Order: sequence, then structure tokens, then C-alpha cells
Amino acid sequence: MKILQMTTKNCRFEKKVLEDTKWFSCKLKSLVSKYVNELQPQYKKFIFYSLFPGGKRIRPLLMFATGEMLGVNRNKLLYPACSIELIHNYSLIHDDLPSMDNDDYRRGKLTVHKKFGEANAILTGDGLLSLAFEVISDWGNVSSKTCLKITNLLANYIGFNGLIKGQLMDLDSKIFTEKEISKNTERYLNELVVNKTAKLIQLCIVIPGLVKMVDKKKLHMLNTIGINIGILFQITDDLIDYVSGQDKTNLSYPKVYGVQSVSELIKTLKVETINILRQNFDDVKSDYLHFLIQKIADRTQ
Ligand code: GRG
Repeated sequence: MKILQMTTKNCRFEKKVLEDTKWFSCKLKSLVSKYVNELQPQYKKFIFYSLFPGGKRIRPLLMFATGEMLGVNRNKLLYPACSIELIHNYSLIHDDLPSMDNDDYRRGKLTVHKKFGEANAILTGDGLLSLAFEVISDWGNVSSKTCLKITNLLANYIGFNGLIKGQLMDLDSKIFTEKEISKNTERYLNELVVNKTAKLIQLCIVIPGLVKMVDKKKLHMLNTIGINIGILFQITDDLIDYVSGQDKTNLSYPKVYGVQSVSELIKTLKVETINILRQNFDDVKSDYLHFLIQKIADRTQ
């Protein structure tokens, strides 16, 4: 009986993921179209190529699921969700460049620089980053104080205190060799991942809390849940790449800890995160976020 209930619930949430993803992509498209209305069609092509059909949209989904848990409607979260998705896509365009990861394909199609040239890719990434801040500063249905606080946090988490720091550490990680893994390597990897991947995901969990003005304790819990999900996301991503023979990085969780330990680490972090969620938030309202955490931890592709 319990298994049947769980399967029904999971089916309902799988449908919700598809529906939320479609809703978000549609809203993102009309919002971006409005902002770039005056741009020549040949340049608009770069933007729409990089953003659509898009990837998993996991960051907006996490933000909406947290909103649902706290009683903040997804419509109210649309502007920050779009802003974060624009930033995520800018970072991928730049990460694929020859001077960074030098990748030819992303999401099953040519990377932006392979399709349109390097200069156009750099400028498209830069443009998405600026657009992200234009969008978030136009966020109408929260107070200016909340909007400013979140904008400030966002700038902090994607700059030298977050994404850029993580990427610089990633580029520098050539100094580590597989033979010389030490505590120092583990610390370095953790700092790299927290900054490169986890902080932006953490923000998706924290933003609905700031909008709802939850108390200090709840905000602390949201921060912990968010950073854990971010780390979990990167560990599973590393494991998938490693197992499929596509791990091109100098440092990754399987390289540092080994596949067996990484699988255990995923289980432990998943259980710990779900426990924090269950102990601090309403069981029924947090079901969707619970489902997404499980989906992130259990994914194999
Ligand atoms: C170049 C400023 C700059 C930053 C690069 C995001 C990033 C930092 C690098 C991308 C490569 C990478 C492995 C990042 C870790 C985060 C990650 C797993 C990104 C991929 O995110 P998904 O899986 O992508 O959410 P989709 O395609 O689903 O949107």
C-alpha cells in the first residue's frame, strides 16, 4: 500500500516537473524577447540558441519547489528564477570556450562558440549576465529592500566570492595529480565546488525564504539545505561523467575519493538533507522539494 502511494506521488511530481519546466521556459522566452526586442535578428539568434530548448532547468525548479513549501507562488519568483537561469547559461557559454574547457558540444548541439564564433560567444555570455541584473532589478512584486538584498547576494555569489572564484580554482587545479591526493586536495575540491556550483543552487533555495521573510533559524536551515543540494548536484554530476568515461577534469569527487566512497557520500548527504528538511518544514508542503532532492541524488544521466 505504502509503495503504491509513493509511486502515485512520484508520478504526480514527475508530471509537475514537466509542467513547471514547460511553464518556466515559455515565460523565460517571452521575458527575454521583450528585453531584446530592439536587437537585430542575427544577434537575437545567438541568445535564443543558447537558452532554448535549454537544459534541465533544475535551478528554477528548486526555487519553485521551495516557494511551494513556504507559500510563495511561482509567479512571484519568476524574475529571480529567470535571472539565475540567464546567469547559469552565461557561465556555460564561457565555460565551453577554447580558453576554458574547449568543448564542441553542449546539450546535444554545437556550443555557442562553435556555432557562431568565439567573439560572438563571449559577447552573448556577457550580454546574458547583464540581462540577468536588468531582469532582477525590474522585479516588481517584492519590496525594493528585498530586491536589493537578493541582487546584492546574487552579485556576491557569482563573483569573486562564488562562481568566478570556483572557476579560477578549477582552472588552477592542474597542480593536483591523482597520485598525490591528500586532505589538502579534499579541502581544495570542496571549496571549488561550493563556489563553482553550490552557491548559485543555494540561492535558489534561500530566495523564497527571503521573500517570505522567514525567521533566522529557518533561513539558516534553508542555507544548509541549499548548499547540500548544490554539493550533491556536483557529486552526482562528477560520478555520471566518471562512470561514462567523460571525466576531463583535474579534480573530481570520484578521482579524489573513489567510486565506492562517492556513492556512499551521495547517500549520506541525501539522507542528511532530507532529515533537515523534514525536521524543520511542513511534511506535505515540502514533498515536492523532497522529491527533487531525491531526483538529484539518484540521477544516472
Ligand atoms: C566561466 C564564469 C564561468 C563559470 C563556469 C558553471 C561553470 C562555471 C562551469 C560549467 C561546468 C560545470 C561542470 C559546472 C558545474 C555545474 C554544472 C554541473 C553545470 C551544469 O549544470 P546543469 O546540469 O546544466 O544544470 P543544464 O544543461 O541542465 O542547464
